[in-house]
Amino acid sequence: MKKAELPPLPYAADALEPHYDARTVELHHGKHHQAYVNGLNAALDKLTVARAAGDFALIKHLEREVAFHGGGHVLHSIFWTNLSPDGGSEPGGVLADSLARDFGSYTAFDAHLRAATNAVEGSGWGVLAVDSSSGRLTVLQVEKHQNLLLPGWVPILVIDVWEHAYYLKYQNRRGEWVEAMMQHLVNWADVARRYGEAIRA
Ligand code: MN3
Repeated sequence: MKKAELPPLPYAADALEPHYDARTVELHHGKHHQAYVNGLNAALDKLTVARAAGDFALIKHLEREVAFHGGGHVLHSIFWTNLSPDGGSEPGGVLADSLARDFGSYTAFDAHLRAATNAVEGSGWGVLAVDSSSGRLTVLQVEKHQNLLLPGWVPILVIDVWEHAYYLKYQNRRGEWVEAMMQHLVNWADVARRYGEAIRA
């Protein structure tokens, strides 16, 4: 069976400076994201062993490990491509029209996403997600990597607000990190591509 793998960064580690510092990017990708990849593979391997042995004594633990580490791997894989050295500004095209339709305006969407993201309790993510059956967009406030997700709604823009994502540069100023991402780093072409794929699926 194919193992989960760490996807390469789509840019150099220092490419997002000064808004996202190279040291944080290196640690975040090479250590934290890698740990979720390893954790997912380990949990899946242990489930394989458990099935073969017919021993499900640890089933609740292992299923939680799959959701946590697997969720971390999936969200970080989206996160890296959601960022760009040429990011920021505002989306255009169908995505812009859909944001205006479902949130009232880009400004209202931006305020909603920032408020939800800044208010994540503990470690988690602010997420723009689309219902693939209707194309409707909404904001989700994901705790850890797996709680408060909505089945069937596809994440297309994810903002990591675990402290490991921003603490070296921004310390406790989570709002400044979210501001930096929205103002300078969001790769709207990638978000638009993900939106298009989700509603065609
Ligand atoms: Mn992270």
